[in-house]
Amino acid sequence: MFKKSLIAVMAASALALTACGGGTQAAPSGGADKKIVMGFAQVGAESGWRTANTKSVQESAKEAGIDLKFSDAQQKQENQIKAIRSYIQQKVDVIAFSPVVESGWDTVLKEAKDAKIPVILTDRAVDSADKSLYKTFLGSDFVLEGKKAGEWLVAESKSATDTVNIVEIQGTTGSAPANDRKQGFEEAIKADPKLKIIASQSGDFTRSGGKQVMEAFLKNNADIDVVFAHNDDEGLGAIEAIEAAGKVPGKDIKIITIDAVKDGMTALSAGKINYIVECSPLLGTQLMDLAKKVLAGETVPERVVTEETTFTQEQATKALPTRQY
Ligand code: GZL
Repeated sequence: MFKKSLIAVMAASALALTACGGGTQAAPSGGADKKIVMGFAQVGAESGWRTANTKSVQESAKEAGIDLKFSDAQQKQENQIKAIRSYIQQKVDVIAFSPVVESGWDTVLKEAKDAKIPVILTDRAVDSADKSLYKTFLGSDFVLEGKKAGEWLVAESKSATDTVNIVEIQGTTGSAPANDRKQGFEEAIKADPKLKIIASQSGDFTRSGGKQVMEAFLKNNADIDVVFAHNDDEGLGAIEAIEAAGKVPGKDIKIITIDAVKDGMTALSAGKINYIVECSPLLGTQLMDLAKKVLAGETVPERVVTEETTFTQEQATKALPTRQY
């Protein structure tokens, strides 16, 4: 009797264990089917470029099967730092962000490193001396972008006999694109002493900022020949100010911008902007690939630079119908 009942009890227990193990067992943590969780701290939504960049990151995460936690810092560094700290507390697998300015990141990046969470810089760079604080940088060569803008103006001004007065609407103060585009542009225009930057101020990469700065430039400078705006949105704001002052943008005052988003390309095609240097916001696919490689322990390049071109008015008219953003 005793033997039979013992066997019956053992069989029943084995059945119970199997049922429990089969029906409710969670997938093993860290197993092959575990989704990667990425924390992304975005700059904000200040420009057409940023909107396109956010769309690219969100869509690419979905396509890559990566669980994306996303935050918008409204262009404030303290908000980005808060978001990164929150991702560290949530123990995400990888952190990616576009630093709104170059400086002030070492402390929070060290916290991520101590928490063994890899960081990928996308779009903008940091000035940290310690390169071990992040795995790689994915984005444009902003110095080259500024150089391309300056070289176009040098070629365009060959036949000019008088001084060419340039006003510069800079991007966000302290940001890598603003610092580097300024540097590249200034280096390029050294080739022609007639080219003079007579005023330079930040429009914070926004359309309203570009308009306000251009209004001030027009008020304080009687003879402006060229506007160099660090992005399309500032250039579009400058167009509003120039037209309100009764002048013809693209003719009375030439305009050079950087990005090549749809609104900028439309103004270029219409002759209100004269030249645009492309800066691609479509970084999402490359970012997700880099994240997977980093988490798989693969070696990734220290820097991944995006392919970009430039547009004249004629080229914009041809390109517009097939532009993705
Ligand atoms: C450049 C990016 C800049 C764009 C602006 O990669 O950081 O920020 O040029 C955007 O349009 O606001």
